[in-house]
Amino acid sequence: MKIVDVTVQNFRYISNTVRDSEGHGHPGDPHEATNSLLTITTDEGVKGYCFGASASVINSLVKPLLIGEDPLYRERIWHILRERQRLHLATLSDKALCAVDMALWDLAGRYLGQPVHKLLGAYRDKVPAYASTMCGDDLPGGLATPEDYANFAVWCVKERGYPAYKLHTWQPPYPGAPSVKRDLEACAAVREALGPDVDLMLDPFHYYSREESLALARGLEKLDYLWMEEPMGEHSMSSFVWLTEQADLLIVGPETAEGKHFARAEWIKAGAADVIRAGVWDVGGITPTMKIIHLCESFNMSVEIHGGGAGNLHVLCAMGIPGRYYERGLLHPFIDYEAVPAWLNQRDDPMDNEGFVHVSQLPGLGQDINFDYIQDNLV
Ligand code: LLH
Ligand code: MG
Repeated sequence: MKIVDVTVQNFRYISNTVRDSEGHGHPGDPHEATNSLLTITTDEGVKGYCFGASASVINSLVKPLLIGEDPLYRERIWHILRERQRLHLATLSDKALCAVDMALWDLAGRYLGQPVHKLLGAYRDKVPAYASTMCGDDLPGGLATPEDYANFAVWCVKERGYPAYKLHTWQPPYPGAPSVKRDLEACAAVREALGPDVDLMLDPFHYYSREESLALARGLEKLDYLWMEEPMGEHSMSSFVWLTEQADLLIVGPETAEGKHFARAEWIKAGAADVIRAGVWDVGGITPTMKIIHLCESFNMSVEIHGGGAGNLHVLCAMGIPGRYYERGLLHPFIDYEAVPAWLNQRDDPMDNEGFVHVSQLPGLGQDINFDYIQDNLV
């Protein structure tokens, strides 16, 4: 089987999320936005898909490398793309690698009639989810006060059935942000509202100092939080060694630092985190995420998967070591997360009332794509 075509189609949809000046998402008025669908086509007519690729990068850099390759040689293709990154770092990102890798896994699953988690070696078909909030804001009744976080936590856990809750607190450009004191007030309000038995986590402002990060950790230890992630820029690994050595709280990372499985290996060696973090979009796809999981398993370390979506869910269902939770979000009181995206016929992370997200048993990534919608809304 050979790859004969690689295309990206951009299409319109109505979004109710806006980005602040620092790039964090918040609820906003409905407006037109674009998404994209990467399609890899073979001479046997089998196709693989992934949403979220950039047309210019795929057309200029990726397509010429993929044409003629056997799509089942995922490892080989991933290494070809990784080597090509060296001279094209600015354009050929790990996100681009991820989109190609996910489309190839999707293609293999469609070809073989199996969902991706079973191709990876399945361990389970459902994973408990935590409710992961958007970053703090100044919207009345939104996520503007500690009480807002507490009220939303009560809804998420007691009404919707999430077994755990993670706060993303306030960051610039919001007035008064960042603030260790206010972050801890929000964390305390949530603990107070939910009682002692619910797993709680914090992802605060990402550029606190060492002392501020340790103060946060000490506060969270008193509130019996499960973990904290990325309170400092992750390029300073020594700062995370400093924090992890002193904190009793679990420190999770790296999330956004570049470096794929190589960076995670260095963090393990240095003792820079208690629990490793990886997400398919951060490290270049399902293929390198599985390398990280097996690396961590070899050190008896847990991995917490960053972000949701089909790729991360299949990976979580193929992990033989604790990947405790699926990150479902980002959630906000004003956003209906259960709404089906216009480009799908059903959500790819359905959650039952006990808080378990069930992986699709359809072939490939199992996404039920609404091709008619995409065709009708091409840019
Ligand atoms: O800064 C943000 O907008 C969030 O932290 C975002 O990156 C989110 O994906 C995250 O960190 N989740 O854990
Ligand atoms: Mg995070």
